[in-house]
Amino acid sequence: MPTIVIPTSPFDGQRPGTSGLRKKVTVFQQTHYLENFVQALFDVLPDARGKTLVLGGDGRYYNRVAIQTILRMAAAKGYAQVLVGQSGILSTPAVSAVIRRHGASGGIVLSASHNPGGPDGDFGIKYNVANGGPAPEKVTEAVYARTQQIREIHICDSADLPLDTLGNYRIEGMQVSVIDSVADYAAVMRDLFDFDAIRKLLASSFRLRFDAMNAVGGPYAKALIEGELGAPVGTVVNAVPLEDFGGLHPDPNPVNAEDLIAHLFADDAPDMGAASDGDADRNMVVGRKFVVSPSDSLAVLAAHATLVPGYKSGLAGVARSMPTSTAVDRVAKSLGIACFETPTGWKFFGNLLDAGKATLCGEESYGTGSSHVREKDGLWAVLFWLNLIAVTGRSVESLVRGLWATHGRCVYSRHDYEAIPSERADALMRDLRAKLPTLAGTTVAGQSIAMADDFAYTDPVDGSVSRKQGIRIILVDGSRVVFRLSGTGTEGATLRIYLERHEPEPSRQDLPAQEALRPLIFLAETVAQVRAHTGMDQPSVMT
Ligand code: G16
Repeated sequence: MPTIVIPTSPFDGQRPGTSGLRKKVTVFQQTHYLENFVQALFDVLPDARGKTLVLGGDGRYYNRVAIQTILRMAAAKGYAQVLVGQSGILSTPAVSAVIRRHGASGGIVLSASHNPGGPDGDFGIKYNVANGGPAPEKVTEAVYARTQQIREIHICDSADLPLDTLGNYRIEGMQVSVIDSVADYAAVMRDLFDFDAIRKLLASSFRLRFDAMNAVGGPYAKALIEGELGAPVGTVVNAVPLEDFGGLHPDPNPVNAEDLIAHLFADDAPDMGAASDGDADRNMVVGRKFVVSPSDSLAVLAAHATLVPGYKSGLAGVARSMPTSTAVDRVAKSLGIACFETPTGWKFFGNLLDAGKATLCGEESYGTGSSHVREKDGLWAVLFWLNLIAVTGRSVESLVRGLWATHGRCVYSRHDYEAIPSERADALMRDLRAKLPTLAGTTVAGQSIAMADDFAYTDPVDGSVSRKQGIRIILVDGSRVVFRLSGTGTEGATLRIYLERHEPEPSRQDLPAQEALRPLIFLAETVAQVRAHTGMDQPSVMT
């Protein structure tokens, strides 16, 4: 089984986005497309002799094919060992946990996250570094540069391995260990949470519905929530990872997880609902007839963190992405801890977590996590909520209303305009950028603008600067409208408009978000001419 060298030539467009390289499955199926990207990555990484690589994915269509190819290429690169999840399955947070617990030099995650799967769906690949987190921009940019010069693929000419069976195999000098997909991750959870308290809660009349959306969260939630924590069988639904997610769009928000929302709004609703996404790093938490916004979820976890064993000595600080609401900032201020504002993308939290500057992180895009791994973590967030409910005796709604009572409510919504022709989206952003210098101090659509800029971030740990991370229009009363183009879509461009307004007055906190935010929606349209640019009358998705 010697290494063979296959000539190749570059593909355009292999630049990783917000979270790795995501494309249609059909794009990845082109001859050498996957191999080119993996070779570019291996060319950029240092010598692999003596090193361990972690490999796994969310089980979507093409996962199995890609894993066998990458194993053969890892052997050619000279890795001593690859730890691969059984049947090729590892959730994104599990990859992070395995890298950290086994001292691996990095890991490859095969996932397009919350994007739909199947032969006509999306596929993706992402590299995580030795701290368990997504590769920083300097690595992803170096990989991209290499994809533009690639000429050769190095691969072992070996047979497929039986990845459904735990055990050790060899490809040339490399050992392939097929590991239990859940064990390392479960051990991390056991160290953080009060499993006895959660077990008691789940043995009481409290009812949970966890929707794994036919994606990779299923085996983890089954093993922990129904297995170890004793919830009744059937608590976790859509629990078997399917290659096409059973046709679901595995993005846990009220629009795509509509079945969960319907259950939680029924007369016999369970006490809590939760969902995770394709690769199980996102989460949505729902109370009985009560939807929790991701930004509020982060703020609630931060406010009560010391009630959870893993965080009992307090938080070093918190961090949120710029478009995420300022609810957690208010909690941080009251706790006397730092709150960092980063660009969108989990990779920006890595340095803060490594340096011990932040303990909890979160994003408006249904991502929450902590220093236990270097990825956001869907099931972790659900266990955190269960632990809080168990020790406070309060409901999901009561915990969120407690946050609003103390800090006011950050009314929040995100409007997505999907699949816009890229040139139209670029024109919208370009026109908006051109207006930025003139906006501060003016009144537009009846709103007084205090500040308008294009968010730039200087990493407080390594000093690296990331520019053009989203256009912010901040009003005199602190309300905000933020415009960004998504870095995770695979069809045209997706414009995201984030809207936030602080409501301190309890009697007005129950106004529906779209109503409370109407003046900001009008401002967004007026200032950016969204309809004219996109040709769309309304957003494709509002969450
Ligand atoms: C990824 C990133 C997140 C980001 C999200 C949305 O999540 O890891 O940090 O918030 O995409 O990014 P965008 O607005 O650019 O589409 P995931 O769950 O897709 O890996």
